[in-house]
Amino acid sequence: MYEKEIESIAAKGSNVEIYEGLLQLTKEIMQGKGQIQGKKKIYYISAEFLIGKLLSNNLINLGIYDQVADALKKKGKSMAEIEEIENEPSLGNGGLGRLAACFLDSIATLGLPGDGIGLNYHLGLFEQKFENNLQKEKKNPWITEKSWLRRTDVSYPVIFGGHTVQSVMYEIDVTGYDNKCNTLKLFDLDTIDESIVPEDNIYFNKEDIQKNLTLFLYPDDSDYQGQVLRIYQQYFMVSNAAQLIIDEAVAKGSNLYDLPDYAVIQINDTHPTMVIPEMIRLLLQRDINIDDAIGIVSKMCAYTNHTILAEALEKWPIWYLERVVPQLIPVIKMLDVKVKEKYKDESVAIIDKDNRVHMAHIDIHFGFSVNGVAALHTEILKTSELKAFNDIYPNKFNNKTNGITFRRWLMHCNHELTDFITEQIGDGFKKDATELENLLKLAKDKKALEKLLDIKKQKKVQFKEYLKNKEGITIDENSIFDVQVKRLHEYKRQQMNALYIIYKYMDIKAGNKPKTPITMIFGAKAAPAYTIAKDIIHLLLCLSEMISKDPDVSPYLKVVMLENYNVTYAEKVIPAADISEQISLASQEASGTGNMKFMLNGAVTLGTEDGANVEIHDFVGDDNIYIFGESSEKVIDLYNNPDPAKRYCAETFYDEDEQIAKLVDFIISKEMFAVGNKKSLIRLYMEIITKDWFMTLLDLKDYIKVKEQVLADYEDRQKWAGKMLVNVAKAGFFSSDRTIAQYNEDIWKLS
Ligand code: 26V
Repeated sequence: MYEKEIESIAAKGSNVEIYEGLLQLTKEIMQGKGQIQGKKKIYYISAEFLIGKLLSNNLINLGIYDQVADALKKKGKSMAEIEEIENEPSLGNGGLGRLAACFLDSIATLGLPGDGIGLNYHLGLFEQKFENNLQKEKKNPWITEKSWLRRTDVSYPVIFGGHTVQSVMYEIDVTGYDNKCNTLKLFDLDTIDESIVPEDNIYFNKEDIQKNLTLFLYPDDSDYQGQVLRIYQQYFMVSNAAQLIIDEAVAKGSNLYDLPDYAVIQINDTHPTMVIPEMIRLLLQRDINIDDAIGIVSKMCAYTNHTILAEALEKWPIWYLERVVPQLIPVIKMLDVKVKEKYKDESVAIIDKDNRVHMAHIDIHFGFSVNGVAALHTEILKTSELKAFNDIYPNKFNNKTNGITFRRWLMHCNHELTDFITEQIGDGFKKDATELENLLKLAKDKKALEKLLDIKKQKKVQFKEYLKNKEGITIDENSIFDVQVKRLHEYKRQQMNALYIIYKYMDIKAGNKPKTPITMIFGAKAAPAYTIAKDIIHLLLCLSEMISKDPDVSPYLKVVMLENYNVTYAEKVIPAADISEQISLASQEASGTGNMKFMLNGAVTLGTEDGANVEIHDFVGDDNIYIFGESSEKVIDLYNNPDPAKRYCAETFYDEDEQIAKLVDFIISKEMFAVGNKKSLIRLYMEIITKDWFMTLLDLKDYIKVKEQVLADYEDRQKWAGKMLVNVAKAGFFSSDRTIAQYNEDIWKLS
């Protein structure tokens, strides 16, 4: 199919013309496939959809990737160079957004009617630049004249305190693997003015909503105007969603009382929470009484919690909401009264005594399902963070361990490994990922294990070339690639990895040269207003510079910080990784999904018993993962012990352990001051020795010990290949197809 069209596109002169030709053809084929139909639809509402570039993925899902790649090859071109033309949509921040994208792929692949609903941020999150070893932020425009976006004539009025704006809806088709299409619906305003943001920073007038509403994802909220802008964005997203959902259901024959037979809404973290009062408000307007309206909406809404971090559990002062969405206040107050009538416990109230509205509490009381994203995380929600709610609604709580789409995270990013697996066990795993287990028959097959090592080497060489072209940095493909790529946050403990680098630097200086050189690779964006996170980036960049200038150490140790880490970078670096760093403080990483991507691509995990690492550990067994650090129970006790003397105290670790003190002190050494910013390094040093809220020093020594073991074990190549094999073979459970099948079975119940 489409041979002629593909050949004529491949014959075009420039890469841009080829890309645009393929874009057009792919869009036409997807349109021709038609939409997945069904009475009831799942609406996945999310502030983020980190979808990545779409061309290759769409071609894979349409089953014409190989055909296109062959046609290009005949003309002396590669898919890789054509992909370079496409901008990566900058519509997400981290795991939560990438999960939403994997879910859309799996929902369509399973043939379930389901659309994503979000916002069309023109300038994305931000583009990260490094200057003087510091993170700088720039706008990240990604929309071009020809893109996957399709403007529709769907438009809704959205009322803000004082004025009404008129939305416009864009769509991006989401094709299932060997299936029809759903859509990602992104709302926007025609009045947005990108020119109010300068070229070299991300500051703009936060009060001009008509011009700025959909400029940025998570605009800086360190001031009042920024916080209010977030509420404007959230309400704009959910008001459009609610109007669309009602319209679509009514068009299919709903009388509104039976809305739950037509629509189920998954609320992705608390950002879309206002969809609950908004939907109730719209039903009241249509003459449905309050109890019926609450009953209808409560049967439609399900909430996913993605974090226990207090800073991320949204609580808005009610007067902020009064200013932005006064029409929701009577509804929210009504919901609050209903809760207070039933439950005296202050901790489950919607409006607290300081007049703040707890968004998660609205979701839990007025949704029918609450889920965590990994077994441990759900257990912590039930027994600790949300215990009071679990006592009231034990049947609402359920676990849905996250997953990743194997189309993007294996078939697209690692053709070599995909081909190897297909040769060994056939291609059934492409539809049923659990078939990967059949690879275990190769556990003693020397040739197959050699081949696995060969493939890893090839991916390392490819990444080396990519990095060289992109950033001018040279790395050694024969070194061990030890990779930590994820958002920068203290709980993820990139700073602990930095302290390991200091340890290794000192050890090499002392004459202990590693058998195989080590390349430590980081990628991370820090939130623009998160000072300590930026200090940690500074530390890593300074270590990188300092070590590269030291001839005693640089042949054995290299530190690379990837600039502007994004989905495209992830697709290149993850297949090249030997070691997957998943070192969050136990209890703090809800799930992690990077951990699954690394495993699937044959990296071995070095991690704590946190999030989905626990389940990865269960699947691969003790011999194929490296676990260190204190347990989540212990950590929770160190936070909450009624006796303050038994709580975590960084100072004690620092004062009582010479080795720890030596490593931490190096942050403010003359070597570091020679390349870095004194103020930033001292601030980070003080933070670690006096506060260290995420307990870096608690696990540091165990981390160093176990990491040394990993590096030693890497030397036995056959044995290491065996570990790689088990990781790939056991990754099947972490397919988002499995996750989505479970959401459907337990929550959505689409037929
Ligand atoms: C909260 C906030 C609050 C303040 C400003 C910006 C912002 C952005 C995002 C969030 C929600 C954070 C929740 C989150 O991203 N959780 C991640 O979700 C992944 C998918 O379930 C999971 O794998 C990660 O472990 C979890 O950290």
